[in-house]
Amino acid sequence: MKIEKIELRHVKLELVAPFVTSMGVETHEEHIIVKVDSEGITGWGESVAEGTPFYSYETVQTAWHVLKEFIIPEILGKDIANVDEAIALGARVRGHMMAKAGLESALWDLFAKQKNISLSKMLEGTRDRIDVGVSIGIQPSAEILLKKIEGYLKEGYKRIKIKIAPGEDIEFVKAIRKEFPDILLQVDANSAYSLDDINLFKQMDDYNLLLIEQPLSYDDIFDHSKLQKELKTAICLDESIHSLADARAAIELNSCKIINIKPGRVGGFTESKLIHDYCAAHNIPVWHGGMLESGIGRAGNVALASLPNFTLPGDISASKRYYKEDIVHPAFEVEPDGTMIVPTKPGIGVEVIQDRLDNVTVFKEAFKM
Ligand code: OSB
Ligand code: MG
Repeated sequence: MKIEKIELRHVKLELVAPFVTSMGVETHEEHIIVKVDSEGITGWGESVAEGTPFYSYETVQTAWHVLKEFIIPEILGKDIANVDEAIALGARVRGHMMAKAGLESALWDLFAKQKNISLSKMLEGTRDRIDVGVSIGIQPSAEILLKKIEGYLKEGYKRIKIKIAPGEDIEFVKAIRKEFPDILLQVDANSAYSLDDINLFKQMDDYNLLLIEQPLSYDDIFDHSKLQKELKTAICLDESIHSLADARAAIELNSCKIINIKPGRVGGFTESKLIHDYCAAHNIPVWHGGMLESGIGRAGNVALASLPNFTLPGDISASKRYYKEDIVHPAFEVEPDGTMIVPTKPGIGVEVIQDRLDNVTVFKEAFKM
């Protein structure tokens, strides 16, 4: 397909409630929406680079720079037969996986629409519904946290994840287990700890957690292998995994027993599938992480999570749990049984609501051949 036009939009969406993690407080989410036009078809993608470099070194500004100056010029005007060809054209750029994933995901949508099949089908997904969980930010007190959890469980969510930070960790876990002894429960540290905290994690071993997500440094694989050796509970890596090569290193070193896949973090759906397949072959379950995506990114996440080795519930929650109004129709909802329906229409399978997208757009720029 001849890539005739690529449009970038810096968007800023207001969250329904501030999201508190060990990395800080977020009240708004800033991302880049990518629109690709080719032969009368439009593909949509989302780059999950954020306004701040606190989760990843990438930001909206670095992703914009890399897309505008280095990746878009390689792809614009080219006649490409598939997504792999586009990836090869941008491969000289090292890193910047979130920038790459924004455009890559739009191309997957474009090619799926051209073939008139759903993105799930194009990715070789096998489920028509996915199991979903919810990621809860750090709350001011255990009482407030328990109330939130109760509400989410009533809505159907199959798994609860809480964010933790030093001093706001084991007491929350104990309080949850007292009230909800059997729920699927996991914690996410976002790299707030070091090997000196090993006793804290050994205590956590007594609370039947599904996993402990990214306890140590955001760029570490080796220290996690030392920690995993001392724990019964599975470590799951998020921040440390940017590629199949990282996943392979982590698995060969026994640094984790579970991997969180976020397409934005690994350069897109293509690399996500490679990691998914590699993990499947090595009996490593994967689950789909989230970056507070708008409906555009969320639609891609739901499609990817329909692949068979996504056996644990993902951080893919209802649109309304993040934003008052999503920018796509229909908004994503959680079914009473804790599942989300995988769209079956062509491509991402949801319509972008143009005036809502315009309302959240801070800046846009179009590149034409
Ligand atoms: O570490 O998984 C994370 C959100 C932003 C950045 C990092 C993370 C998260 C979440 C939210 O946990 C997941 C979601 O989108 O529901
Ligand atoms: Mg995480």
